[in-house]
Amino acid sequence: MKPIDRVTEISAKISSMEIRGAGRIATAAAKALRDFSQTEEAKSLEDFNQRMELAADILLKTRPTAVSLSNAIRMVMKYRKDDLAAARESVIINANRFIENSEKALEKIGQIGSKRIRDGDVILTHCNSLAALSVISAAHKLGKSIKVIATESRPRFQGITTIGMLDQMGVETELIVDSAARSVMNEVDLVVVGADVITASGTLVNKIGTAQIALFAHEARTSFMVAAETYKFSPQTILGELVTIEEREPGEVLADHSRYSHVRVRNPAFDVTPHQYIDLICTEVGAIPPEMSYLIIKERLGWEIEE
Ligand code: RI2
Repeated sequence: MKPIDRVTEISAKISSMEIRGAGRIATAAAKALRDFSQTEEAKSLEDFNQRMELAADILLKTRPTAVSLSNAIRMVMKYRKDDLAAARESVIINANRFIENSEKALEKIGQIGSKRIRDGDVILTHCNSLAALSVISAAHKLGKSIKVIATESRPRFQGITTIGMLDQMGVETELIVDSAARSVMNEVDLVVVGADVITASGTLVNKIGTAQIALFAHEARTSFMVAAETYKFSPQTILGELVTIEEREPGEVLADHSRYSHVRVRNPAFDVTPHQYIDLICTEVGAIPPEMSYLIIKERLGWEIEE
């Protein structure tokens, strides 16, 4: 298999969601670029740069919403461009730094976020987020008695992955259909979800269904926390760019959708939660109000307007 085919293979797994979750796709892309940089056969720096750009582009096109992917690729692609050997070495350093930092970030988010969970709390989570699960797991490890209510998260049922993980941890868990979120909200003390994108104004883009859960939480006066590594914040939104919401195959919603000639089955994968419905964003550098998102982008992602 040619090195670029391996990149295409990983990209296909990200597109089909065999590899999924905003953090996991970012790490997979960083690893793919790192491995590609060691196996491609460029003879000159210029050739190497072109091949790396091609590989980055293939990975970037897999999922349009999660900014974790473009942030990870951008960080890896900031390699030294003065000499071929140094360039290859620098790709490894950048990729490994990204992977290591993302692992540490998850742990730190757990430590910080778990302080917001009290003994006896009922937590509702949506979809399958490692960042949200890190908060829950850390609270459980601290000996806090908690119960988690997990939504199924139609259409891909990532909630089933979540209950499997919670089961492994030994956390008391209940599974509900997505439309039961309002029914149970009065029993919930805290909602904890992950993020695919956080914009400069603190708006959250996350798995479809998140926005209505945030509205329900707001109405029921239930706290709503987002757990997200800083690389889930979007520098592009400072420049006014809107977040593209991925629309996936109708077959994920209804297998035999094509038998209806006048019906279009829609499958938006994410929705938008305004910052007014978010109490706290728990990152590896601290628990912040959503209004501070701009500072995270400026200080943590080193984003320059000129870039
Ligand atoms: P972590 C997922 O997207 C979900 O929307 C989840 O909330 C988010 O990524 C963050 O996940 P998808 O890949 O990075 O299932 O916290 O579409 O694991």
